[in-house]
Amino acid sequence: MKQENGIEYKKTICPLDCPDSCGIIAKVDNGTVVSLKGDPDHPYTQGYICRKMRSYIERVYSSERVLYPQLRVGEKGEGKFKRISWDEALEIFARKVTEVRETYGGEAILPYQYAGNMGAINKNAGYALYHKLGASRILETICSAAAGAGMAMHLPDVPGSPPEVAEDADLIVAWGINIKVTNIHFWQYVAAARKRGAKLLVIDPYKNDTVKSADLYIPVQPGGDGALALGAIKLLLESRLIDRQMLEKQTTGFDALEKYLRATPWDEFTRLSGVEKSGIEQFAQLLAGHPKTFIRIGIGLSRNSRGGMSVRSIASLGAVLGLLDGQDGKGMLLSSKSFTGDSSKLRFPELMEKPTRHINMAHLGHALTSLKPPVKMFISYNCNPLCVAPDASIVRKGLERDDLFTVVHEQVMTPTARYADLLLPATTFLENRDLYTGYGHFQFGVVDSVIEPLGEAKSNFQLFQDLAGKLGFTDEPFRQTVDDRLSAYIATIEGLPPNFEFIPDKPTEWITSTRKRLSESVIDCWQTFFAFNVEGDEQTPSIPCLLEADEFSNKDLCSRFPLQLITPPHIDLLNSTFGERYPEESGTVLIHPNDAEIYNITDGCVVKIYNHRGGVNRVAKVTEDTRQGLIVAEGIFWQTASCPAGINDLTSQKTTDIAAGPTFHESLVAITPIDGH
Ligand SMILES: Nc1nc2c(c(=O)[nH]1)N[C@H]1C(S)=C(S)[C@@H](COP(=O)(O)OP(=O)(O)OC[C@H]3O[C@@H](n4cnc5c(=O)[nH]c(N)nc54)[C@H](O)[C@@H]3O)O[C@H]1N2
Ligand SMILES: Nc1nc2c(c(=O)[nH]1)N[C@H]1C(S)=C(S)[C@@H](COP(=O)(O)OP(=O)(O)OC[C@H]3O[C@@H](n4cnc5c(=O)[nH]c(N)nc54)[C@H](O)[C@@H]3O)O[C@H]1N2
Ligand code: SF4
Ligand SMILES: [Mo]
Repeated sequence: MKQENGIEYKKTICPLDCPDSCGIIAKVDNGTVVSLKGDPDHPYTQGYICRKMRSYIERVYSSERVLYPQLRVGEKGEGKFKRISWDEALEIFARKVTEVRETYGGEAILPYQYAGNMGAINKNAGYALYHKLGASRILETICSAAAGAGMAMHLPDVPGSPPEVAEDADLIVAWGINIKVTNIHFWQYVAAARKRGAKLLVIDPYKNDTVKSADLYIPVQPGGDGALALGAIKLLLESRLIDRQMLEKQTTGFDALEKYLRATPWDEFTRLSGVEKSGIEQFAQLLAGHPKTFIRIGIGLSRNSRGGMSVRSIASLGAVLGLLDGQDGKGMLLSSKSFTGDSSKLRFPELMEKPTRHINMAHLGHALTSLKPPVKMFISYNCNPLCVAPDASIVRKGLERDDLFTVVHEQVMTPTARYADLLLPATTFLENRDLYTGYGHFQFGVVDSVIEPLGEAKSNFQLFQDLAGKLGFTDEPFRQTVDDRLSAYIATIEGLPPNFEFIPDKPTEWITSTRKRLSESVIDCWQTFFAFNVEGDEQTPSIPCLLEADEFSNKDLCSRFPLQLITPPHIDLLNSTFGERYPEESGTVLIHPNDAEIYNITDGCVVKIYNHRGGVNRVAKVTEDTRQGLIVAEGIFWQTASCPAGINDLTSQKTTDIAAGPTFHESLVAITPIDGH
């Protein structure tokens, strides 16, 4: 695009798994990116990006970058490889795929990918070939399965409220979301609303960065949100603070919930939420006194055994408060769902001869060690499973298997990449063309690559097209260019303005979705009723109700491992991405002074955190930011040479109440100092 004295400024979009999906301007000097800045024209990003991405070019040109295909020469995990050519690499890849398929069948191939790059083309690039091969299929549960399913049970196919609606709210509730860390551009609306006198309330088990800037704080127990939300509805009921006429118009099935809430004693709500009755009372009164309330719901609160129910209950509270009708300053946002497209145009399930087995991402450890018939080939791209999947010591055991052939397509030498038999170099987003939409806002864009691929790196798309070619597949998807695939997909997208025209080879302007839940669209397009009482089954109650925790209420485990552990995001990491910036660092753990005293821990000392699944070392931070009984480990730091375990060695393969998501925030642990301070 713009060019000045040989320097070009090119528009691009942050590919990371972050709700903000920022518009970026890359400054390019003779084919080298020299800076990345926020695009001032992007309606949501408004000219700034986070510090992780301002320094992303360090990663692009880092010595950690994988730039050539390589074959393992050392032990698995040792990270010793020799360089080979792409021809050889594709030959080996294709031969292995064929061998495994012929000997064990397609399902012995386990693909694993997630969200290193959120571009529609590159995120989904492997599916066509995997379907053609009849590989096992992964259930993509690792992030938001429970939250999404919980919301969809009561409010199907409706986009979230646009974040800018919060600007007109009088009360903003950040419920299980650390806005200052993981959704930084939402803060502009918080700041604007507060200028007018609005209040920010945060509901979180610990005092994260957002709590520190908030007006009000409710320290809920991990997993206690359902009880808090339902307790608030009970109080509104008992205090006759519910607008029955509105409920009649906008919702169905409230009777069943009302009956249940009236019949359930108060001490159940307080015990399960960890909030006293007076606290729930104040919360409900606050909500009732602020008709213009905006609830920003995080996904983090759903990563426990009651997570789906928590989201169901919070959504129900929103409906009881009348936050669904799209009026000014009222809203509820979990995920924007701003554009919906036909994913079969990206994934081509029709290439599958017959439906193959599903494997839950949260059960990777099990899949690699004990699944029958066994997995013989493991292929990972866009993902760092050894760091991000739960119960990592079992995952590691699986990756160590001599009879497992592992292919990893990566940008940098991650802990997973070290276990590859065949390691392939991946481009970064600056080297790819792709389409991006955000899940925290309503913008869309297609952007070109900014620079040529470094070394011999290939995009995910190119890798799978080349491999399909090597295997002799000629089905249409394998003959497509990026623009062919984009054109076909874009034609199915709902939310694009009627005058939108996709021109191959050209970047688009920033496009705002028309799928917005504002007052007129609620009436005109969705006419949605919120259903409190839905079809349930044995495992899924039909109305939101109280649930006991799983691991946290296991008496045996509580007696052996008395501390609760949650593992929320770190400001300078994006899940495990950027781990290469912290070699030999394993992160900190927040511990309350009372626990520090009990366990003989001083601020700054190295501690071992352990349970029946594994152990990991971290540096203790003694602080009242957490409560007694709860320790908090921010960030998925990479395993190091001195500590080959990571934080997920402590988390379990148990899954959430609905949609089988992982339970990253529900581990019982013990702690002990290890360096004698
Ligand atoms: N800097 C940074 N940004 C990120 C990420 C990152 O790793 N680092 N990760 C990205 C990804 S993949 C995602 S999915 C999003 C994550 O975003 P979300 O999961 O939507 O939200 P987080 O901001 O991670 O919120 C986690 C907060 O939830 C709290 N929490 C944990 N359990 C509970 C609970 O039971 N109840 C309540 N009320 N709160 C609870 C944690 O203490 C933490 O403060 O962020 C994205 N953005
Ligand atoms: N304990 C604990 N564990 C968690 C979480 C938690 O809160 N606590 N959060 C969970 C959540 S919400 C999520 S979404 C998952 C995320 O898990 P992942 O999707 O694995 O995310 P990242 O850790 O960011 O790793 C992405 C990897 O993809 C690579 N990559 C980036 N772009 C490309 C590309 O174009 N091609 C290829 N081939 N590779 C690329 C990056 O270099 C990086 O190593 O982690 C989950 N794990
Ligand atoms: S990580 Fe999030 S805040 Fe940072 S640039 Fe990317 S989209 Fe924006
Ligand atoms: Mo995520």
